[in-house]
Amino acid sequence: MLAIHSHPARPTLAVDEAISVRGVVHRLRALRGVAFLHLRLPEALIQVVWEGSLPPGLREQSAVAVSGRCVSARLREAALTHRTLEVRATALEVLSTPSQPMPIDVTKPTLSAGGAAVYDHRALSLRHPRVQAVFRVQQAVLCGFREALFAEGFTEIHSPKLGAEGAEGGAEVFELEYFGRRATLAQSPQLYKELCTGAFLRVFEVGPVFRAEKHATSRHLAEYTSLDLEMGPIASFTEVMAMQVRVLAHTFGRVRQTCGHALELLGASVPEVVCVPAIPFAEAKARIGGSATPDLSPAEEQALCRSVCEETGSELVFVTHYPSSKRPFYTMDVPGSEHETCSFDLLFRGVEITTGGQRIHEREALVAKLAARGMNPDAFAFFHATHGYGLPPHGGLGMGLERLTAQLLGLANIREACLFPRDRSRLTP
Ligand code: AMO
Repeated sequence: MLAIHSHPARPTLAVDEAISVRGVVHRLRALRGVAFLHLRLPEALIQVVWEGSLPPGLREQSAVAVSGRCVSARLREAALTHRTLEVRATALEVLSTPSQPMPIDVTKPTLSAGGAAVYDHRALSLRHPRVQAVFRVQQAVLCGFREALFAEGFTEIHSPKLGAEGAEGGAEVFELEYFGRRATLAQSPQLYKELCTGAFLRVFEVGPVFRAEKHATSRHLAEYTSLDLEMGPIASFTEVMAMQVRVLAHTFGRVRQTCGHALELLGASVPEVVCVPAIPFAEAKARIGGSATPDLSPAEEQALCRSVCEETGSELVFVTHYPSSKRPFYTMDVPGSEHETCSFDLLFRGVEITTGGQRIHEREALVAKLAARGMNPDAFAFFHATHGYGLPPHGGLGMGLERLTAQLLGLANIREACLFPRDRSRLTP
C-alpha cells in the first residue's frame, strides 16, 4: 500500500551542501562546454553551472531536475530573494520542454514589453523577477494584516459574493441572472461584516469585491481584493482609526523585515508608521483651497498629502467627517448633524487607500436613513432585522489591497499590483 509522509523534502540552500532540486530554467547561457542556467525555485533564483553537453530539450522555460553541490552565494542582482546560490551540477534531467519561444523577454533586468503586452501575456510577464517581487511584497502585506488582526482578537470570515442588493449604493454594481431572478456581485462585505459583529464582535475578511467602475483610471479595477475589518462595541470611530494605525504599523514592519530584496529590486521604501495626522474634511479643503464639491478630487488628495507631509513628515493622513451625501446609507452621522459623518478616509502618498467609520447600529435610525435616501427598506430587511435584535455600536474599514501595494511600491498603475487585472476592456486572461 502507498503511504504518504508529512515530512517535506525542502532543499537546504546553503554553501557546501549537496543539493537536489526541481525548478524551471529562467535563463540559459550556453558557452563551449559549459552552460549557465538561472533556475527558478519556489523562493529563489539560483545559478546552476553545468559542464558537459546540453541534454536534449533543455531551453529557457524547460522544467529540470538538478543534483549537485552549492559552491558559493552569488547572482544577487537577478535574484528573487536574498537566498542566492551557485550550484555545480553533477546531474541534469529535462522534465518538460516548451514547444514555443516566449513572446516577451523576461530575462532582462526590466521588462521591455509595452503596457498591453504585459497584460495580454500576464501568465508569462509574472515570470519576471521584478514583477514577481510585487506579489512577494503583496503576500507580506496580507500576512502582516492577518497577523495584526489575529493578535487583536479578530475572527476571519468569508461572506457571500452573490447577493440581492449592492451594499455601497450607486450604479457601480454588476448584475447577473440568478435562477430566474436578478442578483448582484458583492461591492464589499460591508453588510455581512457588520452583522457578524453581533456574534464575534471583531471580524475581518480578505476577499474579492466587484465594482462596475465606468471610468478607466490608473487606480480603479472592476474586481479587487478588499481588506475589511469591523469591530464592536466602540465608543467612537477614532478607535477604528487607531486600529488602522496599529495594523499598518505591523504590516509595514513585516514587509520591511521579510522583503528587503524585493524592495531593493523595486527601489521602494516602506515608511515607519508611528503616528498619523488626522484632519477634518472641511479643514482639509480649506488648507489646499479646494473646490466646493463634497469629495476630494485626485488632485486635491495629492495636494493635501504634499501639504501634510511637508508640515509633519507623514506620508499618511486621515481625513475625517466626510459629508453625509457622499457616504453610504449605513454610515453614522455626527450626533445632531445630518451633514457630517463619523467617518474617515486614509490617504497614502497622494491616494485614498482606506474608507472607514462608525455605522448606524439602531434599527429605527437605519430604516429612517434608507427611506430618507429613497431606498427600499424591504430590500435590506435581512440586514436591519438583525439590528432589531441588537448589534453593538460598531465601526470598521475597507482597504484595497492593490491600491495599498501600488502606493507602497510607487507603481504608476494599480494593474501592476493585480495578478490578472479586470477593467472595462479586459476580461481575459
Ligand atoms: P470604498 O468603496 O471607499 O469603501 O472602498 C474601500 C477601499 O477600496 C479600494 N477601492 C478600489 N480599489 C480598486 N479598484 C476600485 N474600483 C476600488 N474602489 C475602492 C480603495 C478604497 O479606499 N464598505 C466600505 C469600507 C468600509 O467603510 O468599511 C467601502 O467599500 O482602497
